[in-house]
Amino acid sequence: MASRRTYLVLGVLLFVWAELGTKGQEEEEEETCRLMRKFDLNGYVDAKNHSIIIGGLFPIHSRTIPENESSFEPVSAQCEGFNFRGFRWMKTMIHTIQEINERKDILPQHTLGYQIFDTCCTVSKAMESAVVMLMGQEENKPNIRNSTGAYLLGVIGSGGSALSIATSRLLSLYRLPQMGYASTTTLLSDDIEFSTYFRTIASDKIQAHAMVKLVQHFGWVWVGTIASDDDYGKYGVKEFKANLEGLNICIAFSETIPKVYSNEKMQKAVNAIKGSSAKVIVLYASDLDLSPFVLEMVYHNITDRTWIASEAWITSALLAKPEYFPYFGGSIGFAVPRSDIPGLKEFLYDVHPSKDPNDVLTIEFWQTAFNCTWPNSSVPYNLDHRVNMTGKADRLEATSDRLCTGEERLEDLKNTYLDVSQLRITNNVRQAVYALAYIMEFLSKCKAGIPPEANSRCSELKTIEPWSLVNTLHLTSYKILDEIPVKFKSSGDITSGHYDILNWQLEGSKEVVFVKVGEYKFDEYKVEFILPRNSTIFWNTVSSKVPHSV
Ligand code: TCR
Repeated sequence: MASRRTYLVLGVLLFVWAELGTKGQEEEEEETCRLMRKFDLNGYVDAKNHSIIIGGLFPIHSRTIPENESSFEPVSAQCEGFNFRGFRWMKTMIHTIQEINERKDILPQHTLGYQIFDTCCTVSKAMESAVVMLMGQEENKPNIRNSTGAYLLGVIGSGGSALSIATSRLLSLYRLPQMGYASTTTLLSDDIEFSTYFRTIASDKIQAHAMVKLVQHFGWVWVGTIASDDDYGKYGVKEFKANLEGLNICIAFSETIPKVYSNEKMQKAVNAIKGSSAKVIVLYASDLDLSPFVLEMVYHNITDRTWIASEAWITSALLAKPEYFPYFGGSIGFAVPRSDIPGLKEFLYDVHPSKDPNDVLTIEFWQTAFNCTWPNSSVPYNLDHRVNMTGKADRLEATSDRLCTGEERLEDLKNTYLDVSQLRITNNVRQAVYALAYIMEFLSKCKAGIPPEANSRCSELKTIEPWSLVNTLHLTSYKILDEIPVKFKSSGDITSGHYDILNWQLEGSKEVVFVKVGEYKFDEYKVEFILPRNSTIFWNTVSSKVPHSV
């Protein structure tokens, strides 16, 4: 225990140092106190009165606000850009925990609580949250049995791969299980480096293979690639290219789009697209990173390209808008299968800022959704410090003059948060919570007829160590009610699953719909690419026929 504590203190120190640069050895102790960062995290915690806690990391905001350069103090960054989809994922975790607490067949002797933080899609925020979880709230020591006596079972998250990689490096020091719901980079399959990382979403190794099959299926031999400048985009494209070897398919160009807006880098990508005769382009990025790129395509009026979408944007409500259809209509790509979650819709609708004046995220949700300011609240409305397309930072703090009345109707909103027709990653969040709960249930349940002393599985909560959870996760499979059992390989990846192949089509000129045109199935032994000849695919070409990219 003592050595684990030392590790955490070391971890915290490394973290502070990484942010601030190292100091002389002799000043170390004193400096550490002075430089200790004050954590300022948004999220939801319900940890009291529960015997088990599950941590959660979700992208409720899309970015941090750039720090004021004149400040040397290690301050925790503020966030902006409310992300309705991340808010729904987070709510789904709470909903699933409540559902498990009500069920009598899983952990009947315990109730689960949670400690959920907003990562703001930023590595440093995700790390701050992981440290706070490990410290067991305020205490400055690793504490999987925290000050309230509850047991930290594991952590759900994070969203993006770069964040999961960072948090996994820290959590795996303590062999704490981490269950990802959206991070797909192939790097995370390394069972030595990320030994306690599991995920309920398939690795990009599988998607890259599926994309190559798609390219082969339509006989395209000349394709371009564009990737976001992060672990997701770069390793996704790398894997795609690796799968092309020996297939007579050539890469026309390979560009990245910057994470932080840079006109120069963006124009490089735009020029590559314009200057190439390749009509088919693989675009590997998350939707939040794609908005500036989409605007560039609109600005340069690039309409006759067919985009092979990576799973992170194929069902993005941010991008699938009729005004972008001339540029991105006909996009084709692989999506996590959709699913229905009983009771989730009602749970999502049960949100109102008047319920709790301290619930700043709900106030911000309401303000952003209804374009109004909640009376007497200090939550800023619609901040945007992003660098815009002209390269200038837009540091206006807009406040809507219209006050919210509280009578606004969620039913009238057409909002990603409330759209339960496309529960894909949302369902992965639910699966992730179940996976952790089941494993605890498995370890703590006594086999009938065997006395507790001789019953290796019949451990008391207080004696279960996180590494036994990790080891057991490799061995068992679990099942949510009637669904197909989920099983993990030693890499932490799921053993089987499938993608839907979706195509962007326009319905009645008003709505972009994701039409399922095929499937890609995989398990430990085989893969199956199914794209029936009679599927109606919309192509964004002059002839409306399959594009030629030769
Ligand atoms: N993997 C991405 C993140 C991501 C995502 C998404 C974000 C995926 N799918 C859907 C928002 C919505 C797939 C990563 O970074 O690994």
